[in-house]
Amino acid sequence: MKKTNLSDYDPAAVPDGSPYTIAVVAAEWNPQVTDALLKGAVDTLRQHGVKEENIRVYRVPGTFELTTAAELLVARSSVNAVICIGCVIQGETRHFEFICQAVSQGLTNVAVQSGRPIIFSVLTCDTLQQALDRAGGCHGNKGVEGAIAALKMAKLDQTIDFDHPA
Ligand code: DLZ
Repeated sequence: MKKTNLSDYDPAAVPDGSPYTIAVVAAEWNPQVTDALLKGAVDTLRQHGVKEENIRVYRVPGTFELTTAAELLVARSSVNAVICIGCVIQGETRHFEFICQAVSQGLTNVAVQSGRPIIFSVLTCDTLQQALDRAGGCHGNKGVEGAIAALKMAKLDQTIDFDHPA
């Protein structure tokens, strides 16, 4: 199968991050992967002008807890976007399915109910190697992609004004 680096992007197409405050929440499970995703996200936010003090990093025990953290952040802060980082790897039991289902539905619910950009930088992989390939390996870094998505959505949120179209 052809290896595609999904993190290749045109920097000129990414909004300037200097007006925004972005939260990044990373799960502690599979730290080899989530630390690399977190670094990818934070480095990319910095590269695109988000001020150091406006990058807020939080940790949660596992991917399942990302939903609660995202909900707390949108309820108690005015961050412009929340990047949620996790890595779920298939094991011997059905835990994988339940965590993946819960976090994808949970984060969607938070996004829809709050109207705030919630970014899904969660890897759901069969093997650790698949995850590493997407955490700075041959398929790019899902944290980098999450940071770009956050900036684009933050700008969209600030730009849309249906009463006064551009
Ligand atoms: C319990 C569990 C398992 C089996 N696998 C993972 C995983 O692959 N990735 C991950 O981020 N978290 C895992 N967890 C922990 C759950 O996300 C959660 O932290 C616990 O069930 C406590 O609510």
